Amino acid sequence: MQKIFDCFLSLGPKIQDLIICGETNYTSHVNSSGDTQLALDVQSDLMIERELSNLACVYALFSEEQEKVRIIHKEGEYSVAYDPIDGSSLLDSNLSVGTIFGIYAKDFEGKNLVASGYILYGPRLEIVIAQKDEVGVRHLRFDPKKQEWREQERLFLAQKGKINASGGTQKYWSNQHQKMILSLFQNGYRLRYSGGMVPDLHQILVKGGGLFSYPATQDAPQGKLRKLFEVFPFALIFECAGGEAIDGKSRLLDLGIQTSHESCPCFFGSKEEIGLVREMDGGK
Ligand code: AFP
Repeated sequence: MQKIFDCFLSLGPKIQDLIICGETNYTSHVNSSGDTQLALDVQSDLMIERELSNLACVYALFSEEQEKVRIIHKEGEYSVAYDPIDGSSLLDSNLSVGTIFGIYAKDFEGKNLVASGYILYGPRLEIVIAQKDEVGVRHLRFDPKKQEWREQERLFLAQKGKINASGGTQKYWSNQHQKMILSLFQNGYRLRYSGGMVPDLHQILVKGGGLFSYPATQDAPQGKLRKLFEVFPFALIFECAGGEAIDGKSRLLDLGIQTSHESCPCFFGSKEEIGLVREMDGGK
């Protein structure tokens, strides 16, 4: 598995270069999630595919930009799902974006997720990696002068935070969900939401707590965020950091999967905020 981590560590500066130097123009193609692809989405997807395909331990690959799962090496041990540039609609406004990846023991299922992580392309280049059954998550920063990654202190969540990042079209939130979000603000939480899952969840991790929610709404009854390359990877990261990740009721990593691009409502946070979500039944 270390070979897969090494692959993402070496891809970080390359994808960052692509983001800095590349064009932010759209292609005429719509991906399986219904988003119009940027040239950068396509280029970074190919770059990741090329590097991961060289690893004999990789059994299958699946990406937000591809329709289907691709079998790479029949004898491989791991399957990798990834979103090459998550939040790519933020690139024109020059906000932070990220690459998310989940490493599964063979089949793509929440219970098979053994490690996950994300690369954050912000003012600094950073990577966060979680491994099942490890306490805390690894946090590394790239030193551009020395061209090397530097390990930082592991990230942990406190029992309770101060940040509220709430997604989804507000006019389509349920009354119950609105009530829950309002109660957070009434208890002093501050709104922090950029529209990029990677920087929004990274901020909660680095500041030590809070809540990120993307609920079921009238216009998106299954939420927006995709299980294999967004929801499950972050669920593992939040659990390893000492927090929780649920769909309103159930643990996200216990959910089954019917189709590879499937989405689900999701809530990631420290214990106290997730307790509130449970109490209010996910604000359904
Ligand atoms: P894009 O990749 O289309 O920019 O979407 C980003 C994203 O998948 C995720 O990173 C955000 O948390 C979420 O969508 C934001 O969605 P809303 O714009 O509906 O709040």
